[in-house]
Amino acid sequence: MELHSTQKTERAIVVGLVANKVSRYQVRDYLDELIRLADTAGVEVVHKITQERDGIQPATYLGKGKINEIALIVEQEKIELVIFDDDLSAMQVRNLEKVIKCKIIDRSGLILDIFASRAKTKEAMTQVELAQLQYMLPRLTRAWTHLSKQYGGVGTKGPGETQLEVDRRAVRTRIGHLKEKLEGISVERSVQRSRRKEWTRVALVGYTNAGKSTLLKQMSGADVFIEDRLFATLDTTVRQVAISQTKRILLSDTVGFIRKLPPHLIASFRSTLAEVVEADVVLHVVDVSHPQFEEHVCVVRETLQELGAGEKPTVMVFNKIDALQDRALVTSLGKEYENAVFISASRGINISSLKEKILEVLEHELKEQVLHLMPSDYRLISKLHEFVEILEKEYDEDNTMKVRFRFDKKFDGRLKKLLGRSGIKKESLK
Ligand SMILES: Nc1nc2c(ncn2[C@@H]2O[C@H](COP(=O)(O)OP(=O)(O)OP(=O)(O)O)[C@@H](O)[C@H]2O)c(=O)[nH]1
Ligand SMILES: [Mg+2]
Repeated sequence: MELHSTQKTERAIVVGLVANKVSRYQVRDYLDELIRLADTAGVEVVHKITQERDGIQPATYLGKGKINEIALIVEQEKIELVIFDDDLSAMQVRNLEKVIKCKIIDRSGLILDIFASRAKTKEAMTQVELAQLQYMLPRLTRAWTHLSKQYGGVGTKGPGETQLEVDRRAVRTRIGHLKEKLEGISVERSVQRSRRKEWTRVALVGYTNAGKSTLLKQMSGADVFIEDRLFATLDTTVRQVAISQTKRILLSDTVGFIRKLPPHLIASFRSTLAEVVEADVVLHVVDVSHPQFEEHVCVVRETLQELGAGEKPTVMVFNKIDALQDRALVTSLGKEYENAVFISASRGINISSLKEKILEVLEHELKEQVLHLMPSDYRLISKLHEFVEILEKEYDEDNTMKVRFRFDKKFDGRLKKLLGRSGIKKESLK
C-alpha cells in the first residue's frame, strides 16, 4: 500500500470544539498551532471555525447546524480539506463526510503526514510508516472513503467487505514486517549507544521549534538542520561538546514534542528517543518568547514521563531571550524553576552559564568514596578505572592502599557488585 503525503497548496478549514474543561482561549491557541502544522504540511488554512457546546456529539462530533455551515463554505469556496483539532473516530469521519463533501482529517493524521514527508533516513521512514498504518487500521471501515481517496487503491465509494478484509490483512502483515525491521535497527542502535556508555551523556529535549538544533549547533559547531517550522528534526544527532577545560560530554538532539503527539508515533520512535532515556542529564529547551510556553513545558514533562525519563536530573533552558519583551519574566521563572538558565541559542548569549549549570548538575550526581585495599586486592584498581575517577592514592605502613575516588551515582550498583565479590571495606564520604 502506498502512502502519499498531503499535496501542496491544498486549501483547508480548521475546526475546534470549545467543550468540557477547554476554554475558548485555549481552543484559539490550539487552532493557531494547528494552522502552523498545516503550513508545515504545505496546506493553506483559509478559515478557522469553533463551536461551543456542552460536549462532543458522539456520532458526528459537531452539532448538525455547524456541520451544515462548514459544508456550505466547503462547497462555495471549493475547499479541499477540513482539519479537526481533536481526534475523530472512524464513525465520526464517516458521518461528517456524508455532509461535508471533502477530505476530513484530524490532528494526529496531519502530524503523521508531516512526519512522513520529513522522514529522510531509513529508520525514520520505517518508524513513520509503522505509526501511520497503526493509526489507519482501526479506521479501515466500510465507508471510510477518505482512506481510499487519500491513499488510493480501492475506489471512491469505499472498499467492499471482502476487499476490506484483504486490506486489513495486508496492513497487519506490513505492520509485522515493519516491526521486525525496526527491531533490527534498534539492535544496531543499542550497540552504537553501548559504545558511549563511559561518556557523560546529555540530551536536548523540548517542544518542537524551541531551538534544540540551534543550541546543538551553537555548542558543537555541528551542521544540523534548522528551520522555523515544526518537526525540522526527526533523527538523533550526537556530538562531542567541551563544557569545561577538562570535561567533555556527548550532546544529543532529537525529535521535538507537541501537544497530542500520536501515541503510535511515540511508540515507534522509541529507539530514536532511547538517547533521552539513557541520558545522564536532560536539557529541557523552552521557547520562552512563545505565549504558550508554560503549556509546552507541561506537554514535554508528560511526554518524558511516558518515556520513563521523567525523573532525570534536568536543566531548564529558557531559550530565545533575545525575542522576549517582558524581562521581569526571567526573574520570576528563575525563582519558580530549579536549575534554570536563560539563553539565546541563535545569538550565543549565556552559553557559558549553561555549561556551568550542566557541570553543577553533574557534580551533584557524583559520589566520593574511600577504599582500603590489601596488596592482594590491588588488581581491582584497573577495574575501578573503567568507571571511577581516582583522586588520591596513599600507602599505609601495613601496605594497605587507601584510594579516594569519585564516580557517577549511576555506577553505584556496579561498584557494589565489584566490592561484594571481593569483600572489601569502604568509607563513604558523600
Ligand atoms: N529569536 C530567536 N530565535 C531562535 C533562537 N534559537 C532558535 N531560534 C529559531 O527558532 C526556530 C527553530 O529552531 P530549531 O533549532 O530548528 O528548533 P528545534 O527545537 O530543533 O525544532 P524541531 O527540530 O522542529 O523540533 C529557527 O527559526 C531558529 O532560527 C533564539 O535564541 N532566538
Ligand atoms: Mg530540531
